[in-house]
Amino acid sequence: MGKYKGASQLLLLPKSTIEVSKILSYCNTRRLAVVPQGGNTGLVGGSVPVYDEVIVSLAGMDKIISFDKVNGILTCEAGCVLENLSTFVENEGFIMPLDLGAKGSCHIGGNVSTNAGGLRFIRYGSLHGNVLGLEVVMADGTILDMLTTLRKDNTGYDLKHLFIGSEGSLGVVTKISLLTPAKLPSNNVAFLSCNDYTSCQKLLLAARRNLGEILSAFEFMDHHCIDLAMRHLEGVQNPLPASQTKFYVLIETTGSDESYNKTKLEAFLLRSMEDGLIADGVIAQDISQASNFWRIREGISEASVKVGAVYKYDLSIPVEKLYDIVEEMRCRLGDNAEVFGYGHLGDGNLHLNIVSSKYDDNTLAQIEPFVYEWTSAQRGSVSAEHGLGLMKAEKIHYSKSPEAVQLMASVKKLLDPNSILNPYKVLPRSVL
Ligand code: FAD
Ligand code: 2HG
Ligand code: ZN
Repeated sequence: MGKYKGASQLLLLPKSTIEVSKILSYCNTRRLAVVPQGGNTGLVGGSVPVYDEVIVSLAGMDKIISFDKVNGILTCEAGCVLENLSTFVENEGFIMPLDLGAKGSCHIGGNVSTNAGGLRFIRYGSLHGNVLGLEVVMADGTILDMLTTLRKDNTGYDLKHLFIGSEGSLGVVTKISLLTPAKLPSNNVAFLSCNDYTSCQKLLLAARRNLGEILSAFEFMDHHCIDLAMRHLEGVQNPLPASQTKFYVLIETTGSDESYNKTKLEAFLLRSMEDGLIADGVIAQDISQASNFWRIREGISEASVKVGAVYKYDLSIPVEKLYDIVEEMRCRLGDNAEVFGYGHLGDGNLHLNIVSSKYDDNTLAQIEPFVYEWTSAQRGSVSAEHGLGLMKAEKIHYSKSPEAVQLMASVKKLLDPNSILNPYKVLPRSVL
């Protein structure tokens, strides 16, 4: 986004856990601040040095350690690129439990450290459920071996969860073991248009009820997003060029029986059309059409950056209210900015992207703190899946109670008493 710039003079590329341990031990005794960095695709400035912190990149630790073909358990180093892992496990008949637009660059260690959600969350849930074990190097260089591959292990506190989503503020993740679901042979993708937001909500409920176990994605975008994608993404085609509707939904189904799944999806779409929930729609007839549908949805983030300065908000909001904030923002900003609403509707996760010609304080003052206050009033979350990073460290109180923030600060002080790990990120300065 060109929004965050640091001035680090040193980037280290360790090749092993021992090297990470030596780096942290050295930095800790000399009180040198460290920024762990994965693929650098994060959207909240978490991997960017604020001043002159030492960058510890995990890019040199990209080996697959083992794959258990019976249970689908992958063990690998933190610097493996998500897409490479996907290709590897797919060749073994499995898939990664997460998928996101940044897959070509983001690392699995970065995914774990941000607790990334993404496009398969509705089906396979959070990394808190899919990560089985971690190896983590703590601030003083201690190597914490929690790299189990067991499905069940209730021996005391499950410490790995502290590091999942802690954005490099509690330790450096060096190895991961992960449960990968079986790759199922039948996959269908439909691109649909809806006349209003209420229809999108009703369609989600209907999809849950009628598609049940085969539903594997339910993504939504407004017509501003489609226009944006058509203007700025190369080689994509509008699947519904004649449609005049305001909302679009991408539904994916995945299952084990091709004809059963296709029949089920077609019957569901027909019924939803008869019920007036869908205005128009098309099912991808081949892989290239399906990729075109996905490219539109996954490319919105990339396209938005091509227009100008983007203010990005990643909100969890009860589904009934989720689009209200998009409309309110449009009213507030008028012609000063373009407002885009899209996201993982099946997970109650809105991506609100506001684009103006440049970053400026007046536009920001029209957006914040309103967007955070509004979300907090709905008891939503100001970070559904991207984390807090630098952007939202001072905003945590909109979604967490003072007592919870205080406890987080105590954990941080216990694990990183010299505050060398990713300073200025995640927690507000006032509690540290
Ligand atoms: P980085 O950006 O390098 O780092 C992110 C944070 O994790 C930083 O705080 C960093 O210090 C820390 N970190 C990284 N590696 C380690 C490690 N090994 N140990 C400890 N700390 C570490 N996010 C979603 O949740 N869902 C999406 O659908 C999604 N789609 C995206 C689409 C695009 C086009 C882009 C650009 C981003 C998207 N993101 C999404 C955000 C981003 O890709 C994720 O947050 C991703 O998990 C970050 O991984 P990374 O390796 O790039 O981490
Ligand atoms: C997505 O779902 C990503 O496309 C990115 O989480 C969202 O850029 C954004 O705001
Ligand atoms: Zn997302």
